[in-house]
Amino acid sequence: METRTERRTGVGLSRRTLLAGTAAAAGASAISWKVIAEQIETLKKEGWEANPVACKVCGGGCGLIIMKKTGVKPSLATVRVFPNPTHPQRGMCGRASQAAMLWASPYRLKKPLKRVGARGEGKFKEVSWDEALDGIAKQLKPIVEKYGESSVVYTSHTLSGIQKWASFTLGTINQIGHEATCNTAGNAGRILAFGKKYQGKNKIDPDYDHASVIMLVGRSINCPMGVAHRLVEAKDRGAKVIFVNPWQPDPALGTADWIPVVPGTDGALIFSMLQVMIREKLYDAEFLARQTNAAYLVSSDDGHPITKAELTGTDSDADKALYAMRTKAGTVVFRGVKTEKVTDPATGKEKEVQSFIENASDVPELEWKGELKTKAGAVIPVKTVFTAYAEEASKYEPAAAAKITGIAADRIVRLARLMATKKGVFEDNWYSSRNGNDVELCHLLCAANAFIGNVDQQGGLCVEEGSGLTSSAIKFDGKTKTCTAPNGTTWEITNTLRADHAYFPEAPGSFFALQKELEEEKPYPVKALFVTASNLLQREANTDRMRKMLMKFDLVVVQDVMPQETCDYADYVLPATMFLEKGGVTGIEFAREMGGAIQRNAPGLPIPDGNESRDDLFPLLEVIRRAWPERAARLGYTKECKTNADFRKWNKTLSEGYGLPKLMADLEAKDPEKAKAVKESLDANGWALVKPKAYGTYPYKKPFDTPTGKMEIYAFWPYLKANRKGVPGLPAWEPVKAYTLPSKPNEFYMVSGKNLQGNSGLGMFGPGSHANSERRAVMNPDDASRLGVKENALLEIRAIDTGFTEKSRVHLSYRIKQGCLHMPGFSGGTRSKLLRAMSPETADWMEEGVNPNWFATGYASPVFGPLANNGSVSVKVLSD
Ligand SMILES: Nc1nc2c(c(=O)[nH]1)N[C@H]1C(S)=C(S)[C@@H](COP(=O)(O)OP(=O)(O)OC[C@H]3O[C@@H](n4cnc5c(=O)[nH]c(N)nc54)[C@H](O)[C@@H]3O)O[C@H]1N2
Ligand SMILES: Nc1nc2c(c(=O)[nH]1)N[C@H]1C(S)=C(S)[C@@H](COP(=O)(O)OP(=O)(O)OC[C@H]3O[C@@H](n4cnc5c(=O)[nH]c(N)nc54)[C@H](O)[C@@H]3O)O[C@H]1N2
Ligand code: SF4
Ligand SMILES: [Mo]
Repeated sequence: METRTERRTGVGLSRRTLLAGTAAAAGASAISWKVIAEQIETLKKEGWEANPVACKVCGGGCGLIIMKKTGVKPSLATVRVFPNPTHPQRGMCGRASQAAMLWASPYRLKKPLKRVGARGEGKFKEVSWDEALDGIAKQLKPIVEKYGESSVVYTSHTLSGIQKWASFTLGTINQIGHEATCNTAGNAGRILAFGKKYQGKNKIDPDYDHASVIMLVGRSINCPMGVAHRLVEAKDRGAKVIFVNPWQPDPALGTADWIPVVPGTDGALIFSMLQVMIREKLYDAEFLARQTNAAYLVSSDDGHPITKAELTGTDSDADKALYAMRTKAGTVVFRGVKTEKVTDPATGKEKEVQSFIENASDVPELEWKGELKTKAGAVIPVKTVFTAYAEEASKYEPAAAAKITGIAADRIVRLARLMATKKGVFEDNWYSSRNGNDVELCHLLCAANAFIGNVDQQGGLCVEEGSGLTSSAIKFDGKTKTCTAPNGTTWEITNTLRADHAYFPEAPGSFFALQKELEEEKPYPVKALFVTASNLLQREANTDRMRKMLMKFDLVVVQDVMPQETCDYADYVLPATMFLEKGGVTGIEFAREMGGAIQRNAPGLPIPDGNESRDDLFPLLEVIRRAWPERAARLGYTKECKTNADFRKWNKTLSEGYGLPKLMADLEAKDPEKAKAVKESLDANGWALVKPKAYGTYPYKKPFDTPTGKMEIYAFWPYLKANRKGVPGLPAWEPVKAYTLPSKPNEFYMVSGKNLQGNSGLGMFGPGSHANSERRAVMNPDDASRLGVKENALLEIRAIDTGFTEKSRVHLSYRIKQGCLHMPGFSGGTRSKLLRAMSPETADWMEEGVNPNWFATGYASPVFGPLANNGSVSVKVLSD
């Protein structure tokens, strides 16, 4: 008999298969990798081919092996997906177990589409590639002629690298990514604590393999199975795992602890733990004093760092970069960083080496408050950074913090003691777009590790070295405004002010900031949009605002694999190949060994018959060639590639000398033995470890990328630049600014994040998302009985600030803290009319539930621009 899943999705997948995938993830350490390796070997003996790939069903990049039977045409019956049993980021979740089904999915986009109805109506007709590319080029050309290149904007989630090839070639700086909705606040926290070079989500990470206690504040870890796997292994070897989250994430259903915090109050909780550590002298004074700027002096008036220039009245840049510190002997000394050129004995090449300007015999005074006199006779009240922390922490004595955070005072005390005495590690966040006070929280989480003395040490918060793999890219020099193509051709970008940077000067990517450009043409107009691998209507907080923005563009082009809802707003929809159809070498982002590892992607699956999808760069360049052959010629793209295969051939010549060839050439020159081992491992396993993890480097031997070179628990950088106001040096907790707090009995905090099966990217279209995702709003049963809400009742949910109102069924569960509603991102409320036209039964289940971004205000914090995806709502029962 046909099952419900088969009938609704059109693909044969039983719930059992799905659960098997999920179980593989959950019990990762318990299953024997040997069994998987044996299965792969058995299939190989039966004539199957084993191809490695980094999974891209979500952004995690776990190592998979795609197996296909040789000699037959690949189909669902002859393709199987396994976790790569030797991989450093090992594991395969239920989402990845559907990868092949997504590849063969009947509702993939297959042909270019041209809009025929009104924008948003979702009415399209199929057109040839020629017609689509000509149509786009014809609309784009006059836009650029009238408004300039910068009026063209590109946005993506994971394919921003590909978009940069096109945006630079066209001559616009406006490739503006998804970061404000994802990891901006985490990046900002790392920038403030460690410097710009360390901002990536994977640049700084807990050493899961050795940590004793791991505290995850605002993470679900429903992401890279490699991390989930490391967490399981950590638990197996006795580490304690603690989730701080209003929602009990899936990995906290097992043996991990769950601290159900009031949303947006995490900063108060951490400061309270610091208060306990300071009061009970549990902090690592030596680490703080030597390796951070805790002993440096700041003004008691306005918080600015005290420099040598200020005290001595000099005006030299060198003295402005020397920071004042008081020694235990009572003298004031100045510290900074120097850069010297030295010859590398291995390569004979000159390189820059940084070291500290400081006298090792000066013993820093950690706790001090007083006055200093300048040479001109002025008296400045000053205190150490540590004292500033101690004063701030004193506001959060546990009983006071309990009232704010909803966590009992004695539990806060126990947590602080545990973290300090066991040398635990505070994780530093990935997705962090929550409440508008997230930048401060992410900086504070980094800083809290310094109080424990647990940075760049075994079991602590560590620096990821990277493998040295360079991605192919057009080089852009901001100073000269010059782009250089791989063939040496150069050209200038006339407008180098990125549109979002006009409002958020340090934004890693704040697409919503374009609202101003669209409405007021300030500081300049934007008119055309290319969306590659991103669903703006699920991605961005305040969906209404995003819809209005999409209506304002003169031209919108969406490249995607699936008929997602942003397609409805496109003038042209272009079908794209998915990761199982393309290859290349990439870095392994969350490698277990914490070193730099690389991944060979050779999935080996063809684009299915009848599907005309193209690799994303191909149409982007071909549009440019049709509008301006001379611009495409900058890359040597002078002749139309007629097929995807032809384009791949051309593209290979373009990127030669980048990526793996360059990495291997560098390795051969430095260490031929290593080069051989890397090649062998790539051939045998599909991945290779290039650089193993080292501890104890930063900042002992190598300064961080901060003004002081130390880890800055108090950021000095915001005081150095006039337009960075709004980012505090001390990451003090401030109540939520992004939305009005719930106050009436039927009002709730709305929190979102990922759930195990629900997924951004391809996974939201998967049968697993259908079978296992919770699409309803989740309410605590105690709140429900107080309000008379029954399981599965139909609620009217209304955003307190914007008034946006929608209906949803409700599920009752103690997994959500009282006073909060949980709505997973991406699992519900997909309103694609294009999908409805293609597959009504799929649209039926994907429309179920709500999308939290409908209710969010879209508040963004200053300077870095992260959005707040949380919000507050009121509920009313419509029917049981
Ligand atoms: N299943 C699944 N996995 C994914 C993805 C997916 O879409 N689905 N996407 C991938 C991507 S792009 C990313 S960035 C990663 C992200 O992976 P993670 O960084 O682990 O982030 P989330 O899973 O979004 O979890 C965020 C958590 O924050 C909680 N939260 C909300 N508000 C607050 C608050 O005020 N305080 C605290 N302490 N917690 C709060 C939410 O309940 C949620 O559980 O996951 C990747 N993996
Ligand atoms: N309320 C709330 N909002 C959130 C989140 C949340 O937890 N809660 N999470 C946030 C986070 S962490 C992120 S990263 C964003 C992500 O949001 P988005 O930027 O929308 O990213 P994805 O959902 O990963 O990808 C969108 C599209 O990429 C398509 N795709 C996949 N592979 C390819 C390809 O090779 N080529 C092309 N052209 N298309 C492809 C998929 O079909 C999918 O439609 O959303 C953010 N928004
Ligand atoms: S966590 Fe993400 S990357 Fe890893 S297997 Fe699952 S879907 Fe793929
Ligand atoms: Mo993300």
